[in-house]
Amino acid sequence: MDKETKAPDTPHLQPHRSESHGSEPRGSEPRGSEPHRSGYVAIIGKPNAGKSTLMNAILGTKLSITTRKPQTTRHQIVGIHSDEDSQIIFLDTPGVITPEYELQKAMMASVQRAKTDADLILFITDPTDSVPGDEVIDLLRSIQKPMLLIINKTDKARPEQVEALQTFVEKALRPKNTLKVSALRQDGIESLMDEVKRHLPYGPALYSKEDLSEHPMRFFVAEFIREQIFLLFHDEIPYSCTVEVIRYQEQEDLDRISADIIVNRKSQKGMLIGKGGSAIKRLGIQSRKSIEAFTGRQAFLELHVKVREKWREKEGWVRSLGYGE
Ligand SMILES: Nc1nc2c(ncn2[C@@H]2O[C@H](COP(=O)(O)OP(=O)(O)OP(=O)(O)O)[C@@H](O)[C@H]2O)c(=O)[nH]1
Ligand SMILES: [Mg+2]
Repeated sequence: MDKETKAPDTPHLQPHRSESHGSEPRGSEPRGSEPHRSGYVAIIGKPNAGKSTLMNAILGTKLSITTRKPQTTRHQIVGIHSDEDSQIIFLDTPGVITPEYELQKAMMASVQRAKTDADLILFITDPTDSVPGDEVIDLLRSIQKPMLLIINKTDKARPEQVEALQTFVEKALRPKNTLKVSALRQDGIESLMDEVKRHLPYGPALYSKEDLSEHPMRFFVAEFIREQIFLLFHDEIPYSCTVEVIRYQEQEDLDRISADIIVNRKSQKGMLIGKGGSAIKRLGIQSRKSIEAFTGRQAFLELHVKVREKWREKEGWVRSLGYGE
């Protein structure tokens, strides 16, 4: 398994918020030897800027799904980085957009929640894209928290693109500092982490130091299936689907998983299934492989397609399908 898809040796993914692992109150200068820092860091930016790729690069494991298509991430994804003298809880978020339907409203609610929870904001930008629009700048201006500007994709951006973006954002938002990285190539991550730590309050670990996230395994399974839908289907299909894991049963030799793919319109069901079931078969194989790469265990995966007319537009459905929680 390569680094991108390597499942952590001992994945601690279940909720496991510990009471406190130290005696110092958060924020105060510690007495004694090793000062320990902890805090929440929200990763915010336009769709496709590389937020999820950055979080995965920091954690050294693929926790958050990433694709070339914008609006891949729909939830706030928690990724915990612990070392001897710090614990940093990263919050990956959906890309900032002006929402048009209920699902997008729920996505933006999770950005708002992350910005409220955060001690520090990483504003991640793509110099090869147009400069951030008013909806992004206004949202960041409304946050009264320290902010670092992260210029991503330095492996493919031209120096003049980087400079133009840096000048524009530094003038608009006055970040504490600007760092240049390539999340994809994992360049600049160490300096970024040093800078992040410097801006976090002193305090004890908030989770067990072995924890990597707080979402249950079935959440990740649904995300990996959704990622494959983004990769294998085109046009409106990825944006019309969601995935619900109906059964996740760990057996001794393999995990038995049953999931529903929910589509927005009846006509989309046929597209997902494909001629003679070919499309859903391919989706099943690809999804199973990525789930197995994450868990390090064999899986048996069963997929069914269900129609929920206009679920994306209906608040009740959007909520009951797990968005905006
Ligand atoms: N060349 C290059 N591509 C990158 C880099 N970081 C991310 N990408 C690519 O940019 C695309 C989007 O990456 P994501 O991490 O999914 O972006 P995101 O900001 O999480 O996107 P949303 O969840 O849709 O808002 C993917 O194809 C990544 O491989 C980078 O440093 N260099
Ligand atoms: Mg993302």
